[in-house]
Amino acid sequence: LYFQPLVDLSNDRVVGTEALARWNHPERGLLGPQHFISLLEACGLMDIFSEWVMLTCCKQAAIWREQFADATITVSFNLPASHLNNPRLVDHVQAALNSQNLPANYLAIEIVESSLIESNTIVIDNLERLRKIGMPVSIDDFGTGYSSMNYLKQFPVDCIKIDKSFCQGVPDNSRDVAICESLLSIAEQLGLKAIIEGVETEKQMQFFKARAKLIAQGYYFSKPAAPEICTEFIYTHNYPSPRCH
Ligand code: G
Ligand code: MN
Repeated sequence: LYFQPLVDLSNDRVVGTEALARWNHPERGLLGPQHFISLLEACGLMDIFSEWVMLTCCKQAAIWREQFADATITVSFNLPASHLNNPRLVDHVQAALNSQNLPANYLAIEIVESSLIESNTIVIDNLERLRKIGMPVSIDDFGTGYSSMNYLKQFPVDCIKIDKSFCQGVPDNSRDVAICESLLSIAEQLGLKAIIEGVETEKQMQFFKARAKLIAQGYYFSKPAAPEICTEFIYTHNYPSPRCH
């Protein structure tokens, strides 16, 4: 499991990380989930894999909780659609938290809009129960689904992650700028947190830094990295050494 930092642009501090699964293949190198999730599904290993992801996130969050006691570094993980439909989801999440003595706000769940298409009472119940135990839920890749506004209207979530495709053309492409500004405004008016994904350049970072209350993620800050490297990143960002005068 690799981790990519989420940086609060108002103070340059790391406030969380996203856990991203990688397969270190002996011949093909480091592979992203698009290369192995379908294989896990075909082998019936998806449940075991997800349990492992959840537990590994809790363990890492517990380590950072001890290392960075003055901050809450939240570890987000991507929840497959099928799990949002599982009536035992919250029990599984709670068991993983309990095993590491971890408060629920140290873990966060990311769901893609497509997992909300087949919304039913189980999905809504799960989202409400997660909120009740204090675990943040984000809509991932926001703006790329079929009914983004409708999801915001219907589902109790805490945060939207604005899809990286909208960040790409900022600040030169006026369409991308307009879409980003509008999505940020919607988040603000709904009282939701917003995370901008895919920040790759200094110019993009500066554009979003000028907007209040925004968290950013992307290669500009760091690629997804092994836990020790991510820890190093958090240290250097959150505890910059005093400058010499
Ligand atoms: O679907 P989701 O938003 O969870 O996907 C995250 C993926 O986006 C990861 O696989 C990660 O490697 C990739 N990613 C993270 N930051 C950037 C970035 O700045 N640019 C691009 N192109 N991809 C990124
Ligand atoms: Mn994600």
